[in-house]
Amino acid sequence: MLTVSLPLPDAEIILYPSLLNGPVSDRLLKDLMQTIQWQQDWITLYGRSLPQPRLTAWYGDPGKSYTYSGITMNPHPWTPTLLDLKQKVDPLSGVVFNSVLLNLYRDGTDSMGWHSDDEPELGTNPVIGSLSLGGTRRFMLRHRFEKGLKHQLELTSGSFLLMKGTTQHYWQHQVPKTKRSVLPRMNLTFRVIV
Ligand SMILES: O=C(O)CCC(=O)C(=O)O
Ligand SMILES: [Mn+2]
Repeated sequence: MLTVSLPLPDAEIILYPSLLNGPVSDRLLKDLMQTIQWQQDWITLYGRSLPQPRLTAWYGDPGKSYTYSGITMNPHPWTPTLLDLKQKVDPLSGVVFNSVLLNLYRDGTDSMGWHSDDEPELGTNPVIGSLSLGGTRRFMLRHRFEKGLKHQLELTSGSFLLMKGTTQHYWQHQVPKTKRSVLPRMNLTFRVIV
């Protein structure tokens, strides 16, 4: 399996550009679009309530809840498809994931702002496994302390991005909005809630 290690300081990021082939990715996208319980969350920004610019869903082992941006998500139980995927990505990641956050970017106006996956329930040096399906979107990285340090890549359907080591302590990432016309994109970030 082809892998690419990103040459970034204070980070350990490995890309599997084609973990899944085109037909498998397409089939999964259709399956997950129908079977996942997608929800629209609202966030409070500067005292105003706004819809989050994407749909999300949280699945995992019982009791592994997750709080971010003031939202607490209780996991839905694993579906057969999600368990299949977990069994595929666990061995590549060197951990046993116990949860997955799914994001659905319906079009180019859906996005995710700059952040690190550094919530306390992820522990120190979390391993995050990120599978992308559907439309290609740009994934941007910037160093938190060395201002000029940045990197970007296009996450295509079937790719798997593994972030580990000190990545979340030193780097932030985002998926910006785009004016290009893009197909819907789904991203699954597998996580270990400590
Ligand atoms: O959609 C992506 O590629 C990134 C998702 C992400 O950063 C997250 O769920 O924390
Ligand atoms: Mn993230």
